[in-house]
Parts: sequence; C-alpha cells; structure tokens
Amino acid sequence: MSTTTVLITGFEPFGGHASNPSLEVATALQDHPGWETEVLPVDFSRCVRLIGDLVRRYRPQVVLSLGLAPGRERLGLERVAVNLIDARIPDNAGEQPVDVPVIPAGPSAYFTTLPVKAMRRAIHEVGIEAELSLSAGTYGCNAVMYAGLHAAAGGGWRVEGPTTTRAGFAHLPPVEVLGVAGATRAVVAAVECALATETDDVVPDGAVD
Ligand code: PCA
Repeated sequence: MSTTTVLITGFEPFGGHASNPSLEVATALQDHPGWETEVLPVDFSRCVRLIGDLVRRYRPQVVLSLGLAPGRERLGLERVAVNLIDARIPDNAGEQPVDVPVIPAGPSAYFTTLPVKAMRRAIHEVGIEAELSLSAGTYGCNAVMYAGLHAAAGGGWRVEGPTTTRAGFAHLPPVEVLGVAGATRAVVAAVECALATETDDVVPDGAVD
C-alpha cells in the first residue's frame, strides 16, 4: 500500500522558454515527506500516459499538477479540463495535434475535484494572489489535468476498488512574478488546505460579461 498522500507534477520547459517554474517548484518539494513529485515531458502522448500511470500507482489523496502560463499575472486554480487538444505550437517531440481528444471516448470534460475556492483562500492567507480559472487551455496542461482526473475517476483502473483521489491543476505565472520560493509557498498552502478540506467554500466567483 502506498504511503504517498500527495502527488505534485511539474512540466519541463517548452515553447522556447528557458525554464519552467512548475519544474522548479516540483524540484523544491521533492524531499517533502509523503509527497511524490514528478516532472512531465511536454509531449502529448507521453504526458497523458504518465499522469494516468502515476495516479494509478500512488492513489494519493491529492494530485496537484502544475504548469507555466506565460501570459498570466497570478497563480490560477483551474476549474475545468476539456477532452480536446488543439496545439498552437508543437510539443517538445515536434507533434502538433489539432482538434483531437485527450482520451478517445472519454467524457467531454471533468470538473476539478479539489476544493479550489478554499485553496484560493489558503493561498491568500500566505500573502499570495491567486484566482480561479475556467479554462486550462487546449495544450499540455489541460491534457494532463484531464488525464489525471480521468484516472482518478477510475478510467483505466487495472485494480478493483474505489479511489478517493482528488485531482486538479494550477497554472503558475512567469517566475519573475512569485519567484520559486513564493510559488512553492502557495502550492504548499493550497495542498495542505486540500488535504484538510472536505467541502469547498461557498462564495461567489466568476464574471458577468
Ligand atoms: N504549460 C503548458 C504546457 C506545459 C506548461 O508548463 C500549458 O499551459 O499547456
């Protein structure tokens, strides 16, 4: 039986960016007791398979995958993952899938199963700005969020039994915004909150456009 309670994933650099803060945060947390960290390749076929395998192997209580959102100014907790890849740029293996599912025959979308409003509050309490986001995009991050939620929901299980694994995704702004230490502090606060929170905060959010 695995003693891993938390799985954190980051991504390697991509798209001409020299580094990826999600990799640096995952590396900073690699010695955290009871937490497993992995750095995923920005390679659609490999990262989708890997996150599913990791969720099935560890069956942690909480999965928080991380990635870089180069255009964002705050940490963003993602609410929805869609079963769609539409890559604006090739992945690191040179593949550029357009309008294909992450998992053929999977449902159209998954909502995060993490208490993202409580996690946002926990991040604010350590002095860092965070927001909820309604789209993880259609690139590698959305694909990993989708595949992680699919595995946590039982898709691809090879063993019997229910899982209580809750999963989700946070996009990090460029490293200049929070630094590695700040981003790591926010991630730790968010994960500790998720471990301790059964029911999400009921507070309004969202825009009326
Ligand atoms: N960001 C990309 C993929 C890897 C990463 O760190 C994304 O937002 O999809």
